[in-house]
Amino acid sequence: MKKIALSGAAGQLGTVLRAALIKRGTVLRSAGAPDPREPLTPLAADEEVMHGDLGDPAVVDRLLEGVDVLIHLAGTSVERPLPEIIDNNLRALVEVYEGARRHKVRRIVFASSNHAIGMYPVEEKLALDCELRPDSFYGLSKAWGEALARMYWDKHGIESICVRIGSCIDKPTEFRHLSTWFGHEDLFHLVDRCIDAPDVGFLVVWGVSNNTRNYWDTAGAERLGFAPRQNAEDYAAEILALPNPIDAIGQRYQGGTFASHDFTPEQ
Ligand code: NAI
Ligand code: 15L
Repeated sequence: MKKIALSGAAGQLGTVLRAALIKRGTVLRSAGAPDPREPLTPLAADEEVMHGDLGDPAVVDRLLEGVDVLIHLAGTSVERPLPEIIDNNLRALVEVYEGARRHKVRRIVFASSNHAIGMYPVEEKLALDCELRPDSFYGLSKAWGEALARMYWDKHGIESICVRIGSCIDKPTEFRHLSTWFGHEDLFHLVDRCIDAPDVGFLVVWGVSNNTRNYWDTAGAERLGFAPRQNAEDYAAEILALPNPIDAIGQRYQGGTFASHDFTPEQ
């Protein structure tokens, strides 16, 4: 049985994914927040829990010893001042990949984001090999993370699957989500495939459901055996009856408010 580590286990996605993985019988080591005052309690007899800042190589060593696959969710997950993003999404990511080298971790599933391409207009349908167009320093950090993952495959043979996650929430609640929603059942299915699929090398996939109005062409995900089933369109009637909460500039770009934040209108 593979040993799986999950970082960011106390976060929004980590909380739901951790519970689902344990329910499926995965042997898990879960890393919660950096702050020791927020400890995790094991959900199963064979779950190991820990915490600590992944910018610290000693914490990374505790997370990765004996691990086959790391699901790396930890990081700053929204736009924040640049020093915080550099610490958590750039520096700590290097420590994680260096730790993977030390501990011979075979594969890392990296939580990238749609904000790496958020400056594309909403009318464009994107393939996986599209040019990156980040909408924020946060999105830029995910572009950097994908490039880092590529380098560690090319130079060190560590496999990575970079999942460009859309909006991973229980159910879609606003107009943009009709295109960006990633339902929890599809998330669990994708993570299962990321753990089990053989010989992926370096791969980028969209973390998105089978939405009728998807901005992203999911061709390429078959290589993993990932076939999303949920569709935000099931919620369209209730969403279309609501006002769109996103400002006019944000409505033009796939990244929504991440794109309109600090936008210079007269260019
Ligand atoms: P979250 O903000 O709820 O959880 C992230 C967790 O990482 C937090 O518990 C935080 O304490 C931890 N963390 C941050 N820096 C750390 C460090 N240096 N060392 C150890 N732990 C650290 O984020 P969420 O929503 O659960 O997202 C998980 C991942 O997925 C993030 O990397 C995010 O960028 C990515 N993502 C999430 C999406 C979503 O829809 N929720 C969409 C696109 C990407
Ligand atoms: C993300 O990358 C964020 O982590 C998440 O909080 C959402 O804002 C999501 O993208 C989104 O685009 O809806």
